Amino acid sequence: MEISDIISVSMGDIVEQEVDAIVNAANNSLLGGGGVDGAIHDAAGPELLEECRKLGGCPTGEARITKGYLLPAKWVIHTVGPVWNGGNSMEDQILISAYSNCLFLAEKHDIRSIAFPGISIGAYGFPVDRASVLAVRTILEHMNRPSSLEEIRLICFNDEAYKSYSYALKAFVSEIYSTK
Ligand code: AR6
Repeated sequence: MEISDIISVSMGDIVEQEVDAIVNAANNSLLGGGGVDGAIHDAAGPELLEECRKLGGCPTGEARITKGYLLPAKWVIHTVGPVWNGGNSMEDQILISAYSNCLFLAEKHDIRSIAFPGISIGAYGFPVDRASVLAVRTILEHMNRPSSLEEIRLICFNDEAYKSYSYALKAFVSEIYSTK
């Protein structure tokens, strides 16, 4: 399968995605919040919070998995992105780890399809253009190895994010094809 058949960027609401797993841009407590985190907890129902309580939080850059409860997705992979602090506090490396750890955890559960939101680009203030390049590059590099994943969706909630992630994907994919 070509990489351009595996990864896509689209506008949408992550809670509606019919995939094996959706990714939550959570905080260290894993006990819910605003943004995409709030939307996922609202749509999944209170059992999600109950399971999250048992996890005892999640360090920044790592990932944890729960069931999806009332969501169409069977699983929720919770990760905690970096809070943007000017760019010299390991923000790039932490964002890369967040995406990588989600992908490894998905493979551990034999997950075939996954949808990501723009981790850290909302309340956590990571510049969208920079985040989109890191997200796309991390996913493409990861998919150079054998994987259970056959479909990876990047779900954008506004035009700015959509333009940025689409541009990054197009640029990396054309670079891959031009060097083949
Ligand atoms: N579907 C897809 N994307 C969404 C949705 C949705 N339903 N809702 C928002 N977004 P944010 P962060 C987009 O702030 O920056 C929470 O309170 C949103 O427009 O949700 O990682 C957590 O508990 C933005 O582009 O996540 C943490 O405390 C992107 O998702 C903190 O926010 C991420 O925005 C995490 O901040």
